[in-house]
Amino acid sequence: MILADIHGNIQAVSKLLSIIKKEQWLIDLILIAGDLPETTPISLMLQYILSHGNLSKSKYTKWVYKEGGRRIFVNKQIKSVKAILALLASLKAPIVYVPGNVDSYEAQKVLKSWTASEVHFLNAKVLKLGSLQIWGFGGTVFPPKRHKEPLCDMEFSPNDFSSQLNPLFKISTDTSSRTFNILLTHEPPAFCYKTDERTISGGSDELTKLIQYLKPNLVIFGHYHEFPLIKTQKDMIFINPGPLTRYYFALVEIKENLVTKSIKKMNSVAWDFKNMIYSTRFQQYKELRFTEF
Ligand SMILES: [Mn+2]
Repeated sequence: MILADIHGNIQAVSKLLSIIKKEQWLIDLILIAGDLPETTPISLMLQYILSHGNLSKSKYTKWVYKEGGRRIFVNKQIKSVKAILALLASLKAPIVYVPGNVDSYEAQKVLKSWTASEVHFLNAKVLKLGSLQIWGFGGTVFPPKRHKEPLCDMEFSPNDFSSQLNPLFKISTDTSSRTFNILLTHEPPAFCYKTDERTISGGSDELTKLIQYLKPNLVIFGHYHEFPLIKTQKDMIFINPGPLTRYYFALVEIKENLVTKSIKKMNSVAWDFKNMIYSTRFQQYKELRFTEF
């Protein structure tokens, strides 16, 4: 099962668990492409609005990561990580996690030191699990042309992102044909897509280079809530399961050389604030392509 961008949505996680139980799906492994912790706690957003008289996304983000809101924000992140890991533990499947841009250092510490169930925290590392070889890399590139400075703990300048990614080019790889190679990241490789109004590009050129080098069977990422997708390019499968905070997830079954994959969308529970707040960001992509490999 592939998840991304949970953003502390415990209601969505509970709904997912009830569907898995009802459908009697057997989940062997849970891959999570970052941004699990709470990001928009309503009480803290109200506190911000009351003290600042407005709600600016970038100023709110700066306030919770770098200013007065941090202590309460981080405590809420930690609480949400513990609650969600405890819920997912009922599936009795190992979890492989890479941090997203919103993962505070403190929330990452909880994921790294979690012992109540099997959680592998992966950042610039490779993990062998049976016949799977999983390369993990977290965080996002902060586009200097869009903003002045990184705001979240795991947003990096292109230079820092690239130097942190470097170790993955140096680890010796098991290239035997019996190994199924997966690259799990939060940031996607470089891409562009068209909406009715404009063409949007994003992702990381460095990740594109890493993919050219590793040639993984499967590339998993998240971060862009706008386009849940399954796409095959040059014999590699690309999956953005979509944000679980908006009730999206993906299932992949690997049997010998046959890979079955699907993206699922659940109905939201009524009055889900997290689903609502992120729905403003949602727009269906028309045509998406990755930079050629
Ligand atoms: Mn993100």
